[in-house]
Amino acid sequence: MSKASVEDIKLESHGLRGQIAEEFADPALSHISDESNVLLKHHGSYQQDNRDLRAQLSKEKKDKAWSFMIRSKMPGGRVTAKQWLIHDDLCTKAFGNVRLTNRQGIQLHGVLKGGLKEVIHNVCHSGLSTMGACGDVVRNTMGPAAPVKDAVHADTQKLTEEISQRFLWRSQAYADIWLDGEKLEPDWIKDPEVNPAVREATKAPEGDDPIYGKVYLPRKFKIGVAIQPCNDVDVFSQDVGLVPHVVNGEVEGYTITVGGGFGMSHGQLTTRPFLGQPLLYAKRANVVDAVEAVVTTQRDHGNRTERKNARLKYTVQSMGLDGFRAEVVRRLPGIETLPPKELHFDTVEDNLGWHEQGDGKLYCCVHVSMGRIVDRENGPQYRSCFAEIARTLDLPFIVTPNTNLIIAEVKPEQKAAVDAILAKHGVVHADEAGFTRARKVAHACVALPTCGLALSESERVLPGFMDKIDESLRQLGLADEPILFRMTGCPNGCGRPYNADFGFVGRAPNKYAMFVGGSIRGDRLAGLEFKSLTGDEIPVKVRAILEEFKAGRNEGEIFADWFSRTRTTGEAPTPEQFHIELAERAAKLAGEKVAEAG
Ligand code: SRM
Ligand code: SF4
Repeated sequence: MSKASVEDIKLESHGLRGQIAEEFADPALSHISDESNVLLKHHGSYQQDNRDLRAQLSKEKKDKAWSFMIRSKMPGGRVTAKQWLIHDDLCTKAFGNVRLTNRQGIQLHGVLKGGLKEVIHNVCHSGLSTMGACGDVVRNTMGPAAPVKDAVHADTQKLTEEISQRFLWRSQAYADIWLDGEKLEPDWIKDPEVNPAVREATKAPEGDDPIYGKVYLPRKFKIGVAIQPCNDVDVFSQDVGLVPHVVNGEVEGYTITVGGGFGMSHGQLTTRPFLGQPLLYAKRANVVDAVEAVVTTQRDHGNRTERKNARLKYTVQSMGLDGFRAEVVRRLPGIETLPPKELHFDTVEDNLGWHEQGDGKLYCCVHVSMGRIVDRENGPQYRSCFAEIARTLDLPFIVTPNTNLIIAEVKPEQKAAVDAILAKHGVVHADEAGFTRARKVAHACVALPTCGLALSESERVLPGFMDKIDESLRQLGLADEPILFRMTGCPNGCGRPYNADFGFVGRAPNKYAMFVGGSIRGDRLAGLEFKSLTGDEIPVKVRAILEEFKAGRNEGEIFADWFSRTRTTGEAPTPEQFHIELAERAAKLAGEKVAEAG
């Protein structure tokens, strides 16, 4: 079959319908076509194959071990106990575990073709949705994880929900394919726990999508909301970042940043990570309209011929920030826009452990290694633990942007019961476990065996690397230092490695590029320090830099500040300087043969 472009596939899909239903209904097909897979992403699922089995199956001349990844989305990571239990139950149709994602979603891997419809149907009946979790649309909107009860947290959560609503794609295809056409408000949809997005999905009109038209966006689009000084959502990595400004205890408006994004390809100089830049300030009542103006500017001006350069970050670069702003403002007639306010963040870390919500109740942020909710044979029984908390205490959860899990709305008298269930399943509070501060926030993307783009291991190896790095941190007296380590199995940047203090980026089996010099505040890009290191070399090289830090730091100086003082110009480098540095360094690599990701 000749390969149609993604743009053509979307254009001819009749509202993202294509042949998805027919191909899933055909038991003779072991897997779906590439065209259907492009469309399926917009429905929140990817076709994958088990890469651990690929070589053996190919040797035996057998078909690949096909299965599907399903991504559920929920603004700000909010999940009720019932929704959690439905996902827990669906694990039996998957690889027996779920993966919390670093955009506050939940992924199931390994669902077989014949079971996908039931899984998506059940996710929707839980009140969550997979609609728009992937694909060329606005993805899950991220928001501050901490369930603090004040006006600003209430407003940011409300905003994530308003954005999710506004940018949901509209077509009857989702309900027809996965919900047997349940369009006329069936009873289950009246449950107040049902996310309004699911409700919309069942009553979407036929015809072109009011925001996305026939061809949707040129590329994925990501939005996150952060409350200063906590940058848990990594606001500068988002296509659109939103930061509230509070006057007399109420949110007056939001500063909007644009053009963040981390995907790049090794050695391809037209691709690179960018941090978002402040665009404008909008009053609260106008914020969603202002975001829509950014989204439609990208829809109309984004690159639709080269997908590698189609993200908003490249549109902002090619139009220039001022040109981009002028176009956004032109799309907001009669709406006042003001210069952006200054932004200051302290950290991207989660506040692990027990805390007060501010309304007499408590929340507990539990460290989940690499976000994988699984019962480990010789380790924490995360899956059974959280299922028991949901079942017996009916407490809601929040998925954090660092793939940890918050148990929320805990009454003081329930605290002991929560602690007892955690302890019973070997899920230890990070402080009691004696983790280094670096370990508490270290994250790796999924990579092998499910990710089709992985060039190396990531989730399965970072804990082992961190064991060795922890040893150095302890020996050097740096166990409590805020240092951000992140890893990915390819340069696409899912684990957000490019603004970490240390980012390890896979380029081939057991080979990683090492980036150094981002910041735990999430507001600076790292530069390429080593082009290619083996897994064994990484802890050694990290240690050498940590030793330099220990010897050369000023009193109280954190790693990020030491690095910018000593390794760069002496002043905190601007993002632009890092882009140049990255490009210069990448230029040196360009002549060399390196593995590449899609
Ligand atoms: Fe990602 C593609 C996993 C957050 C940049 N990402 C993928 C796919 C779907 C692989 C594929 O296209 O076949 C991965 C599925 C692996 C698997 O088996 O589960 C995948 N990305 C993830 C997750 C699960 C990683 C994690 O550790 O949690 C995250 C899911 C978030 C969610 O719930 O939506 C995830 N991905 C990110 C982030 C971080 C973020 O959004 O905050 C980034 C960098 C920010 C950005 O978008 O620029 C990211 N993913 C990418 C890219 C590169 C995009 C680009 O502009 O070039 C790809 C590849 C692509 O789109 O072509 C990709
Ligand atoms: Fe896969 Fe690469 Fe994303 Fe890791 S960074 S999940 S290897 S696409």
